[in-house]
Amino acid sequence: MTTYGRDQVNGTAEGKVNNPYMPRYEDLLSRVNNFSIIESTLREGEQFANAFFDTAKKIEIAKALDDFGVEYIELTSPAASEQSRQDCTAICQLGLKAKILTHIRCHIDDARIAVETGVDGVDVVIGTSSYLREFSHGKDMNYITEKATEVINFVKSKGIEVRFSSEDSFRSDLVDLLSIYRTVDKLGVNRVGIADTVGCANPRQVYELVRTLRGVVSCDIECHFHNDTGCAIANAYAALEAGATHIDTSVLGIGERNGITPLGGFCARMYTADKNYIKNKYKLHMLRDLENLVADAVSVQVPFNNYITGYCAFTHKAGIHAKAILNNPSTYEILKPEDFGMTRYVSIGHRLTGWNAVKNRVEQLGLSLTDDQVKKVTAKIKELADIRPQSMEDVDNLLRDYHYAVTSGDQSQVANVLSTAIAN
Ligand code: HCA
Ligand code: CU
Repeated sequence: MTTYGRDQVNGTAEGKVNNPYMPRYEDLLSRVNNFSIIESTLREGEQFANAFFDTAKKIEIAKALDDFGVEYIELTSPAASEQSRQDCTAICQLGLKAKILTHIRCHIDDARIAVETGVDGVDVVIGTSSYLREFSHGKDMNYITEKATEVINFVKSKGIEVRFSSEDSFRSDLVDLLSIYRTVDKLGVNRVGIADTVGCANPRQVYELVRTLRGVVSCDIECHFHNDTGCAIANAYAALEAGATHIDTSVLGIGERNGITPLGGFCARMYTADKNYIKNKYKLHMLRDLENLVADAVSVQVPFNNYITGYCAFTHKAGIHAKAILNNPSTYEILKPEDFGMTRYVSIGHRLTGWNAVKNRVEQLGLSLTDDQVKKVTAKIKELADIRPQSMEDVDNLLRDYHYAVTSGDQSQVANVLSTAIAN
């Protein structure tokens, strides 16, 4: 029986106060602060509707991902086209720190082409769900096991990494799934992969499947989550809690349909579990440039509500929030913007504003007003913002005019600012 004594409690007392999301008790399975990213923008991301990366763009993205610090970069199968083959070879020759993987169907011909490119490893995939067995490749589990054995033995004989994954794992028969994973583990694969190909899984199901698998195989466990129902980041986290070791991501989550676990959102999630682990491993301040690079390459905008880099990700608006944020940013921020090279913004030109936030702006502008005066001018801002939102410039002009009037000592001028502003 497990008992949780004081010595089994994670972290210092201070750490726990600051980070309520840290696991409270020692969890022997958890890998939330010991995992690798398999970055698949150049494989899964190529399956995004708008994606077309020429060689130069692929190299630029691969270098940026490498600089960011991902452990693995996964590339489209060289069997897909002649250009894909050449690009794969070219990226292998860049001498990046990240290991280069390519992703192939469970077929010996694809495996032969893949190992020739100079990759550090091959990710092999085959559909095991009844849907795919019936409507896609039409093969049974014996055939799958036979093919997997052939391909794995071949890749291993070349002395590079091999991973075996079952497409559509969550709609596959559990007995079939565990049996094939046990077989490939015995063959000596580096990793087995679980893929939520249709984005149907929820975190609890993920936790259970990964935990079960953890008890069956001794190799590493990679997980790949589609985001059709908005669970891709939560599922990745649950997988790590259950002992998964590798997570697939893509920049902005681009991929088939609405994509997979986004690199930025995943980093945000993992930051809350162990900030220092993530900060030491990845150059988090590069996320914005990386996302802009990929957004540009596939002709999309970074979403307004994107994790970390969305334009309002660190904007505080309501008066109560703004006041607390100005006293201590941790009150309403779980991510520190400066850790990601971002800045906090307190929005004040609206009807929900409060005098504390306005006072802060007055100070930033180097003006000097009493609290009473700030309250009066705040009332004016609210009055104006009831008619239309006020830009920062509108608010700054009003604050300067008001300051000029009060320092002149001319009461009619003060009254004038507070009344005529509304006419503008
Ligand atoms: C697909 C394949 C895949 C493979 C994932 C993996 C998926 O594009 O359909 O190799 O683990 O989502 O199943 O991306
Ligand atoms: Cu996928």
